[in-house]
Amino acid sequence: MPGIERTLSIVKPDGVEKGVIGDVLTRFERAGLKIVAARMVQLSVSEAGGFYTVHRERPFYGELKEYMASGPILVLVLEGENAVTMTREIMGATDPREAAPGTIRADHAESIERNVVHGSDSPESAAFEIPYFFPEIEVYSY
Ligand code: IDP
Ligand code: MG
Repeated sequence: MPGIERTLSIVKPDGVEKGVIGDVLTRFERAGLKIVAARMVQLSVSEAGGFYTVHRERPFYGELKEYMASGPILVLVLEGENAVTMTREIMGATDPREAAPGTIRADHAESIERNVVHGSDSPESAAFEIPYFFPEIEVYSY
């Protein structure tokens, strides 16, 4: 199917704690994205570091690892037309002060770090991030 993509999304520890899992999933489903894999997990600091290895030189990397390992997260694979871009649009900008009104981060994020949700930033990133959590056999197209 041309244009059909998969992307990795995460409801981060602050999103789980705030009780917005349902709201996040509803926004994705209403946009026509299919949830084709889902699992709750609590990462170790080193597993969180492996996921965010692209940011290993950033000053916030240490804090980011601790934050992502601080509680359970809901890891998702979303599938649909332009799933990568679509998911990023629904999420809003990294910094909630810059996030467009009506986006997840504008509505729920408290800071540039504790911003509720993750979404792959490109198909190439998705190709690394999806198998970080899910073997192909656990991603269910329907
Ligand atoms: P993204 O999640 O919008 O793709 P990235 O730049 O890839 O944003 O950063 C990954 C995550 O690292 C962010 O979602 C946020 O949790 C955290 N982060 C990004 N920039 C900062 C910062 O300047 N200070 C603290 N944490 C940050
Ligand atoms: Mg990113």
